[in-house]
Amino acid sequence: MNRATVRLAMAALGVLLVSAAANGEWAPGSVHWPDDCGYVNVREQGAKGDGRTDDTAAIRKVLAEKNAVGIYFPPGTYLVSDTLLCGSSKRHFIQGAGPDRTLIRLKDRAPGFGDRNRPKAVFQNYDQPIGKGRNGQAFRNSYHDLAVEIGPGNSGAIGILYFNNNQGSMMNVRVKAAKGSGFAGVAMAQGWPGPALFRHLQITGCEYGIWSTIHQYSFTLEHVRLSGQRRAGLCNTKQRLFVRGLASRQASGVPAIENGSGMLLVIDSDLTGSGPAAITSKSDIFLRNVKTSGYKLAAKAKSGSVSGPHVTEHAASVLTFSSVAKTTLNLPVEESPTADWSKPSDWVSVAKYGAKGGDGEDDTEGIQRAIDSGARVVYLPRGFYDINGTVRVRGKVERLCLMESSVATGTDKTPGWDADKPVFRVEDGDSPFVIIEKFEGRYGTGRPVFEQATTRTLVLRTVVPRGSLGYRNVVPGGKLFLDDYCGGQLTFDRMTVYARQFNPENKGRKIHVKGGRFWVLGLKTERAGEIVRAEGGAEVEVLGGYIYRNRGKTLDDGTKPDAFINVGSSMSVCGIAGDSTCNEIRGGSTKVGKAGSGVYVGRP
Ligand SMILES: [Ca+2]
Repeated sequence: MNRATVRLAMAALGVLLVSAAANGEWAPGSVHWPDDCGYVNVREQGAKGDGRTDDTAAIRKVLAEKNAVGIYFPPGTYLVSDTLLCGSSKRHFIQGAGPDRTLIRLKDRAPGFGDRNRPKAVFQNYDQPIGKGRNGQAFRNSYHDLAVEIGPGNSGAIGILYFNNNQGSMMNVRVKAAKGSGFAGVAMAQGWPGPALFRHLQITGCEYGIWSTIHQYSFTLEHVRLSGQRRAGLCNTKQRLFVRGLASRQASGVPAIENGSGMLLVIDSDLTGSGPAAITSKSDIFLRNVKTSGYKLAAKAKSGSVSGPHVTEHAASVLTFSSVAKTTLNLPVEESPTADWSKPSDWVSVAKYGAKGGDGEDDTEGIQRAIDSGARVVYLPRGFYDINGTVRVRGKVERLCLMESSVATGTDKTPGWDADKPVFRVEDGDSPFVIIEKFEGRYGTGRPVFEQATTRTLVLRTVVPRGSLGYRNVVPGGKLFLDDYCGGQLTFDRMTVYARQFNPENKGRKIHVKGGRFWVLGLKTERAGEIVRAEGGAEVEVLGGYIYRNRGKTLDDGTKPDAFINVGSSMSVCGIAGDSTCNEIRGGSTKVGKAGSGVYVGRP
């Protein structure tokens, strides 16, 4: 092929990848992770990854590190024979080179993994036994881009016993068990896990694909594939689960979901098997656009039987103050953008342009020069950075990856200090979208962290900005994706916003939607204050939430605001655990009710 042909072929491939991503099916098989990104490389610490050597001791030594740590598993098969336990319950970032290339394999008949009544994990990031623990501070743990395989004869094995709080995710991960082996692919079974986002998670085999037993603090699942489980695809006793894009393929007599008393919301899913019902639940459930095949019923829930094979919408109850159709808004959903960044030549480090972590010197200029270099991907080797000015995200950059760094943004003693100056300002540029991901702001930072000054798409993924103001837009009409985001109050002025695993915890109003559209799957909040206020003809859809009113039920002025406020706009709220009070203000009158475990719908 000549150069033009190669370019054409690459362009065609790009189109293919983008269109495949649009239906949520695409996740990268091959991930580039630069050598100098500041993660600890397990190969450099004695792990062989050759599929023959037992790497347990070498990997455990790396994981035992008590401080926050990013751990990289280069391509290879890492054979292990015991639990890989993290040394601290928080800020452990487990990164592979893609689930096709990084495999952690539990030996056949490994000692201690043979008893299904005493499950034992391959990966575990909280040292408490199953059913024990009282932790709400396990921030940010993640497993990205790897696979775990459970060898034969390990019927008590759990692939990943997952634990986190506030912000954390499992993305692009596969767990596979040999025939008859494995208790659960992924488990959330220590007190108290979540909220977190599981996306592009694929589990084959085991008794349960996902096994969840604790009630706090909710989980959001998107594009999860469960197949060949022996008892149930997903077994949940108490947790609040918000699920979109579940594909379940089960043998005869195995349900897709066996749910206990937890809140369950399932949308846009496809459940194939046979037996009495695809979903069984002891509590009320919300279903929308769920296709089932082979089961006698789509669901058997507390609120009654739901016949299939295709459920357009099912809710236990409907709260509405008008005579409009009593179904949810069903807003069109867009997938969060992603692309192929597996080519090392796309990546540029800010170190090359003078930014340096940990030296206390301002890094604004170095980061800016890296962005203006024309690279598609700019990364900050993991460290402590100071951004005292404003980084302008523009030009060709598509992905700004901070490698789980910590970012300080100056104080009122910093020269040139301006409390209104943003840390990152996203401007017009060549790429239709920009992703800023993987970092945490320091406590006490006083400036707005993200300012969107463009109508092109911005994605904020796996971040905890921690500014006085996490985000604002100064140009209306843009698009924003929040994927696994924990931060303070947000205002969206005539924007289109899609949020997954969104956890604002500030006291007072959390989300203010001034016109435009706001769609959220998995909203978890804390403390007193309005959760969402919609006005200006906005369209708001809340699909699953845990509205946790802790740390005082009233604001400082003694008021106790309702959760969802609809001012002359369109709003639907469903799958809410905790405070579900809805307040509709229309034509000068105010009506109040509770959506409970059902649905609230209000539109003009
Ligand atoms: Ca620095």
